[in-house]
Amino acid sequence: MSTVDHYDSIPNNVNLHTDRKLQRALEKWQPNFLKWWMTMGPEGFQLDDIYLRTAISADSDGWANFDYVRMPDYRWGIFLADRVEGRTIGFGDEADELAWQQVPGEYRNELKRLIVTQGDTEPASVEQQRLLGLTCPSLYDLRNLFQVNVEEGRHLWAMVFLLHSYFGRDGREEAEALLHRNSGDADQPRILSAFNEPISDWLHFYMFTYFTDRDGKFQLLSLAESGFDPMARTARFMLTEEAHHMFVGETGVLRVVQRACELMKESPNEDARSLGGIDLITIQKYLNFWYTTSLDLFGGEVSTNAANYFAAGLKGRAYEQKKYEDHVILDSYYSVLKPEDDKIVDSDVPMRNALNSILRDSYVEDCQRGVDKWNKAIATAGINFELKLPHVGFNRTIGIFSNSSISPDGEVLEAEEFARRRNDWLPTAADQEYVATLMISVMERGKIANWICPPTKGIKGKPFEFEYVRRYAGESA
Ligand code: BYC
Ligand code: FE
Ligand code: FE
Repeated sequence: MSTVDHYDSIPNNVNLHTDRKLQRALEKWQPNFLKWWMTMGPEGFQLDDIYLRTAISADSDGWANFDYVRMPDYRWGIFLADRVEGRTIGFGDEADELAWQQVPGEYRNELKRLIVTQGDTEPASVEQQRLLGLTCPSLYDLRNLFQVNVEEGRHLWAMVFLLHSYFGRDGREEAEALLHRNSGDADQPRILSAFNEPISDWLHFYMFTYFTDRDGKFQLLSLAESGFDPMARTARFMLTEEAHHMFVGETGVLRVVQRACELMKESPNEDARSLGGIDLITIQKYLNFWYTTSLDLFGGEVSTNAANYFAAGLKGRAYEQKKYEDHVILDSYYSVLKPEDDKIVDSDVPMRNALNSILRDSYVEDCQRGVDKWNKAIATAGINFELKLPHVGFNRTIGIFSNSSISPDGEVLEAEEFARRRNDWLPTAADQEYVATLMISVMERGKIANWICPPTKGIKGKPFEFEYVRRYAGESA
């Protein structure tokens, strides 16, 4: 088991103190990170004590420590899953050779690009969510928001560690740039489109953590297979934190759905909005938006980039080692949907070119599980309504469907018809204005906003009524 150094200014299990140069570079980046956190991170709660878990080691049963902490004092650390001696490259043209402990020169640019793209999403999500605390539905939810935020901050640290350790001067420059691009910025936006979309209310937040953090899960699963061993080890550790983010999303949406059902039953014409809830149709529209925006994050369905990453052993399939026998896949094909005239047809694509589709299809399957749970709650309430994942071609801006107009049911439409019906399928300005009127801060212990049910249990065995956030009593800063 690797030992953890908590006394370093940067907690880590990578023996940072033995590499003075790297340590100095990271210590130079640290104040810039904190400056970014104070200006672009959560607005308004930086002096409060938050009941948070902090990663303190990388072993499977002891890594999470729960305590009150002020966010700027959070111990953002560098943790990699333990090294497996003799690990080999698991797939691609160099399968079975020893995994790389250093960056192979011929793949340097590709690898750096993957790390920068991954790293860029982490601070982006914190920026997207920075105002949500001001309208939290409960202290429990407020704490969960901040838990997600500090961990995305830690994921940024993980990628910056890789850039500083393995990519020299241009790695350090990329690490700086990660703090300078900003979500939604007109001149220097974040790299991937989903991370420039506003998360202006809590329904957006729950959908984002359900659907978009789940893209993170699948991207990390494929990077966890990487032949570049430090990348694989950082990804494996990040995955342990990711589960909670998706839990926040899944249970968050569930609680909004449950409340919608309760209010529908109280209302004479099953109108959740008339009693201050979020109606199921609006929930479906938000789902449509974040699901399809997250599908774009898998890249094109047919991709030579993906084929190259696989050939090079940089990015595999999710569960490459556990789930597959053929790790070379030179003679296999994969069936990919594509639009053709007024139909959607199957086409066989050489498997290496279809890797983004393969990863995306496992994502779709994973997404469905939560939707099933939400539908079960609706059925249990005795309401006749079903939430659905729309067709993978709907509302796409990347890939094979990006120039087509596909309805949520998978019909190929004329662009005009799509434009005419768009408001039935995606959140309108009016929908979001309505949801915004419900977003009122509830910060009393044990209380919750009207539009959402309380959770069935709290965090770490604590009740819902627990004081998850202790307000700072002094002068505000
Ligand atoms: N937006 O070959 P293609 C997370 C570009 S989320 C803008 O089809 P490829 C998190 C692409 O760069 C996980 N541009 O795709 C979640 C390429 O440009 P060039 C984040 C896009 O390269 C919540 C061109 O289009 N991690 O961690 O196979 C909270 C053709 O690309 C987009 C990763 O994504 C897009 N959506 O795949 C916090 C892993 N898609 O070469 C955190 C690292 C494609 O023509 N990234 N393009 O200039 C990757 O693996 C790949 O870069 C992608 C794209 C999967 C994103
Ligand atoms: Fe993350
Ligand atoms: Fe996450």
